[in-house]
Amino acid sequence: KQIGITCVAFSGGQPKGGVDLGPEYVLKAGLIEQLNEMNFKTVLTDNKIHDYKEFFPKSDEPIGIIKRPRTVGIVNKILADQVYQHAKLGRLALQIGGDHSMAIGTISGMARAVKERLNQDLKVIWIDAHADINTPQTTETGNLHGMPVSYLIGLTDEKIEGLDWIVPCLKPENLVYIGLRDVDKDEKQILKKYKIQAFSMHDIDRYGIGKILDMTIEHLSKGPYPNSPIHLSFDIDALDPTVAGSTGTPVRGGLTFREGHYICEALHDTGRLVGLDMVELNPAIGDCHEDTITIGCSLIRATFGESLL
Ligand code: DIR
Ligand code: MN
Ligand code: MN
Ligand code: MN
Repeated sequence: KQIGITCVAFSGGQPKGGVDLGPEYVLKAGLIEQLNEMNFKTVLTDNKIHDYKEFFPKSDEPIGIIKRPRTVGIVNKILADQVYQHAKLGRLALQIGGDHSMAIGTISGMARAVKERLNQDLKVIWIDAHADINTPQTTETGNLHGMPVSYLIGLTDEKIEGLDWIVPCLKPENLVYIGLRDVDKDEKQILKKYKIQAFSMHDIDRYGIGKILDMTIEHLSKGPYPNSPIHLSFDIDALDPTVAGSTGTPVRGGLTFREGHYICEALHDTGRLVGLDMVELNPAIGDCHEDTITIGCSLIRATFGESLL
């Protein structure tokens, strides 16, 4: 089996430098060799780390409160095509970030390929401390890494320059969140209104991670295609900051090392996984970037089926 790897050295969806270094550090830690050791053939998009800078607009003034909309827009448009090209050849698609605004591109590209190949809707598991479902109307920060899900679902009609190419590709019933603990007030309303399945840290405490994954897979097995493809979008800030602290918006009370890995292992066991984003690794933050990068690599291997026994 082949894995198409796209390295997204991009930080424009949020204000902190360093998250663009994530891919470089993950490759330096030996991820490709590790995946080859697991008998995957790996194809690195254009055989390089992409910073997409040659595509950045000369100026990108905020539109209302929204920061860098044209830059985030064009990067994601290109990224969507890169992911689509791998997926249409039947490769698994791994995207290493980079800030979470990049999920606009990764999920758009993957959903397009799944539609074309199987005529099915893509399902998504979003692992995060945050819901990333603000709209241009609800966002308090203007940072697009807090908004990708609203664009993927299509919660706003307002056409913002640079982001106007995005075609909604994710139905609310095809999305499950795990790990939430810092959700804005308006985001809570959106989750309720669209009846989105969301498991907070409280739910994990109550049921345990095993039962949470059972309920997640069950939810994503409703409808006409119970075995339809699943994309995993993993924000490393879902983990507790004591486990993986090198990230831009850490929130205490997160997933343990094993809970994070269990999610990846259980998803691999479904045989339905087609894409993985590993995002918000910021080696410039904190004094634990080696641990954070090592854990990022090991979550990726777990998702692709590294066995414990
Ligand atoms: C906050 C923080 N909800 C926002 N979001 C994220 O900016 O919209 N932090 N994604 O990682
Ligand atoms: Mn987050
Ligand atoms: Mn917050
Ligand atoms: Mn996120």
